[in-house]
Amino acid sequence: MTTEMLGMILAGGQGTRLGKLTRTTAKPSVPFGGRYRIIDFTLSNLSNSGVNTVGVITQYQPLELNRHVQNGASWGLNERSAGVTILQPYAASDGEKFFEGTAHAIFQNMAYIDSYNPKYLLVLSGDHIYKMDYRRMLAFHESKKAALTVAVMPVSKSEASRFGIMNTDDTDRIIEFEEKPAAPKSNNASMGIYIFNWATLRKYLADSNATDGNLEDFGHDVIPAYLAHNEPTYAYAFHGYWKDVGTIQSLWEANMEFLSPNNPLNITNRNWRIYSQAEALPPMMLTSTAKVTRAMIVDGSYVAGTVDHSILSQSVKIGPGSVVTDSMVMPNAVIGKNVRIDHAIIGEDAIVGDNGEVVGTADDIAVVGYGEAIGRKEKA
Ligand code: ADQ
Ligand code: ADP
Repeated sequence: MTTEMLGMILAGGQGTRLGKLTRTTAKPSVPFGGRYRIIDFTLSNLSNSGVNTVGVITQYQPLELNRHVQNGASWGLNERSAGVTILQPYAASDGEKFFEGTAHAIFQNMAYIDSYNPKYLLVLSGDHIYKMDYRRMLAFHESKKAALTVAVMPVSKSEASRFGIMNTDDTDRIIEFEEKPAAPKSNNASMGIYIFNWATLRKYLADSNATDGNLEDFGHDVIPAYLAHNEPTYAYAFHGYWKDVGTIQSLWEANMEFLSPNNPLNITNRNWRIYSQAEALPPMMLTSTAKVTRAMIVDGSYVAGTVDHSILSQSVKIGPGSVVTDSMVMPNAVIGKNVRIDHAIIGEDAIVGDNGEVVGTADDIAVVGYGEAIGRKEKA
């Protein structure tokens, strides 16, 4: 079997910076934008780009992710190919433990990749919100005769040190790369989206493993090794909306941007749909006391309170007298009576008892964790 370009989604990171929201679930399966989970964007991009064979490498708390993704049928990925395969971590026979870095995770799944004999390997993250046609990036990769192409975007100077930062020459060839530098030399950031010629990457990873060469991580190790060996490595400039939602702050911001009438993602484009696994739920219900403005509310929800500039995911309950503003409420959360929620993220299955308060600010978002129950906190 031969597949021209095989997709691999790295979905194993613990997402510690999402704290209480990822205690029992992997970051890619964290709810987003009401109806979706974060990984839906990447899976939809793959489907829309015609990349139909996809491995999802899991590691941390993969149960929810497994249930959500299954064989990829919800994204139309299983129609023309093997669809999605969830790759679980395993301890190899030589006693190696779970995946260490991202490159090691790919190395450990070499047998799966080889079984499709791909010319190109598209390596993606499961925790980015964006729409991208990977075919355009592949056309660039081929036109440059690159061994590796890295998608890049300008980011704000203040955020640059949480990304891989590079400098390029006037042919877009990468001449310098630093993973998460303390003092960034530019704001040209890696999006963590890579197209590799599989034969070349395979050789690097196999040689490294044979010699204890430690090519563990793409940003820290593999890109520097490619540059050191003068492999043709290019930067593909992406223009469009893209957000790494690895922190509470960025997750909240991305949800608020999603809610905007000028949503930069334009989810209504029928030619580039964002798919998700959708359960059949009863219609949402607004009672006579409900007051709803500037909101996205998904099926199964029940609202008796006030909701402004917020997202309510599937089957959320908002009791009478409660006021929810500038917030994102994840599926099945139950908000009691006379509760105040402002600048907050309420985790899946969370409960906020009557008279509770969950109040943050624009730069310090309040969080109620996944499944967490907050009691009756009376106002002082
Ligand atoms: P980060 O996203 O910080 O930076 P990393 O923590 O290595 O890099 O995670 C990349 C992706 O792989 C995440 O989706 C993570 O969940 C997943 N992952 C991590 N370890 C894994 C493992 N062992 N098994 C499976 N999945 C794993 C990267 C690049 C930067 C770039 C940013 C852009 O290293 O150069 O700027 O992405 O977001
Ligand atoms: P939309 O109106 O939905 O933003 P476009 O017609 O502009 O869609 O683009 C189609 C798809 O291609 C979108 O998903 C868009 O994000 C993606 N796209 C736009 N620019 C690029 C690019 N430089 N490389 C890859 N994909 C891109």
